Amino acid sequence: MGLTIAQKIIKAHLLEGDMTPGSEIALRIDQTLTQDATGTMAYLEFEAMGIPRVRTELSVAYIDHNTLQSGFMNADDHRFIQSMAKKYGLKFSRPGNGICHQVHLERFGKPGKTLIGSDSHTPTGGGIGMLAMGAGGLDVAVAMGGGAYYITMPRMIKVNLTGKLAPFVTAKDVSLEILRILSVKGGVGYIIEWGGPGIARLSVPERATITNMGTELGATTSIFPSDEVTKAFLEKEGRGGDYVPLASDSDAEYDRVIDIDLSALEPMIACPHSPDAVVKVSDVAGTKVDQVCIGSCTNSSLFDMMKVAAILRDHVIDPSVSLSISPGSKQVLSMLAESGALNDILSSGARLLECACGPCIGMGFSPNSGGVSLRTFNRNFEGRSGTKDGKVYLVSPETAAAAALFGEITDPRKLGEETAARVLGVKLPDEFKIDDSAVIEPASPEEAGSVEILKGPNIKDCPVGDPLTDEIEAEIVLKVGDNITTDHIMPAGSKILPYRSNIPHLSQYCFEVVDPSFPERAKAAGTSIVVGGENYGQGSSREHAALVPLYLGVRAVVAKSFARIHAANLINAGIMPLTFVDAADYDILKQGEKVRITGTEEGLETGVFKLVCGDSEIKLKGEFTERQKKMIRAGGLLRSV
Ligand code: MIC
Ligand code: SF4
Repeated sequence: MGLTIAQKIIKAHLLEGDMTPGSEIALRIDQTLTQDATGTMAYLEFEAMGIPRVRTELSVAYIDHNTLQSGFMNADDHRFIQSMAKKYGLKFSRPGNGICHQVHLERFGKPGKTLIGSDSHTPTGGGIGMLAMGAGGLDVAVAMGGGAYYITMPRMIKVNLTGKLAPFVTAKDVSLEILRILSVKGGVGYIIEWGGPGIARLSVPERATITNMGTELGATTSIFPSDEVTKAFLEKEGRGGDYVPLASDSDAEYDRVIDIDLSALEPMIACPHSPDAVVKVSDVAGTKVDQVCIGSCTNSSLFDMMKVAAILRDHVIDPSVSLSISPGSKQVLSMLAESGALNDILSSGARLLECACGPCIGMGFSPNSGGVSLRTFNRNFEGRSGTKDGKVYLVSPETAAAAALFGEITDPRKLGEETAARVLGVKLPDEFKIDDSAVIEPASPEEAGSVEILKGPNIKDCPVGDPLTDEIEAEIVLKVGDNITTDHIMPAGSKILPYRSNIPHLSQYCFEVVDPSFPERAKAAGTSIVVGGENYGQGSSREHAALVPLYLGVRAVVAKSFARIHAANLINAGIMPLTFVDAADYDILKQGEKVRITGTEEGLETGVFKLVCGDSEIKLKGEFTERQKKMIRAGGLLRSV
């Protein structure tokens, strides 16, 4: 039987296990990336491992999330990460150089290589034919030290693209369409391979928009072939030598095949508060818009920005709309400036933000009370924008620009033929502007010994779990529904993010969006469990969504199902992710009840755990590999090593 692209890369990197879907495999990791909001913790963990220098082919530390320096905390963390990169052999991408995924695609991604990043949108690299996955900080630290990355061998979905996108219909609309089809949990346990004749006209950054948002499907990753389009992109980046062709075998088998006819696609929009609440833009046209944000790791390439400039040129935005533009990288910004297109954007009344995540993670530019914000981003979870009652919609850059001009949600096709011709006429330069001056090289191995690690007062100890006891007596301190995100568990935003290396401080905000009294109640309970519905922990890779509950006494999470990265983070922290054998038992458990999980040692062996709640005994499933059992018994990965 032939192999898919992902199976070929997995086969070439397989260290342990066999490639049967559902079983655990260990992969050799070629490249890692970190960003600053998860990086401080990842580097503290790496430091604790006592390894003298990173052992990957390439590791890059980016600063792109916590760039708003209102106080010493973020600046201290940047200095800490910079000193770690210098000492331990990583490249350091300075604040302002751009969003990790965009810069990595431009300057470092290589087809056929494996990449893990402490950020859930690392699959952006799939646009260039990498097997790129998001992971918790601790898993990235282990990979930096030369250790394997463990995943469950995924099943394969193939999406076949045929036809050609109509004017004003874009790669983002393809992302939204697949979310409409599959939902935010439809990709769990799968790798999504994109192919078919329709991909030939999609550039690498457009492909990256699609693989980026594969994260919102819950997929392990998404990947495109490496072909002539990939080669042309690498050549423009002055990296033609990094090109290798990659395609699936003609007899490769997929568990599911989905066909999308690009010609039939219309502009799409995800409504509040979930990336899969997708309808046609025309269905909600006319809704008044207060704010428009263009950027993020999903839609901040030069092509995206040039199209926006072509739409805004010679126009002024609606007086009631506030428009922000954040180019994805310094490369994008400087080429935008040189071409004159930046001026077209600014003259329209837009505000230029840093080349960083910015509003996407609530790092400034929050909408007004109850405000409607149209964003070219990938997530619109409740409260994530920093305004609790803000209503965030996810759209393409074209739909965003149209809304900025008209002051209401507008089908961009209404912009007319002349504008369509301008957009279609956008030409990218033959060569991209290469300037890596904001990437700082590490010290040589000889000099590394004398590099001092700079830690600010905001860095506090990381909580470590306790060894497993045979019986866990706990209170159900919180019961939640389906699709709880890590933004619910551990919110971000400009006020909280600076404390990513200070778990005690962060703990005050745990589950704030769902139930602000959670931290107090968890502390009072001592030992607790959380009960959840389907797809618990979807969204980001932040291990803080496991470490903070651990700090507050949570010892197990019982849910109908879990998102991949969060389940791994819970186990790394020594918290058991358990699922219901009979999902109907979810209804029996009530918040505030005292329960017992008995015979945990036997449970680890049989994969079935017993939870006693009043007169009821509920069966829970927890099938762990030997490696995971070791972590759970020890109280987490750090303790087990
Ligand atoms: C996100 O988009 O939610 C983040 C912020 O990039 C996170 C990482 C984090 O929480 O620091 C992610 O996607 O993993
Ligand atoms: Fe940054 Fe937003 Fe992308 Fe996360 S999703 S990496 S916050 S731009």
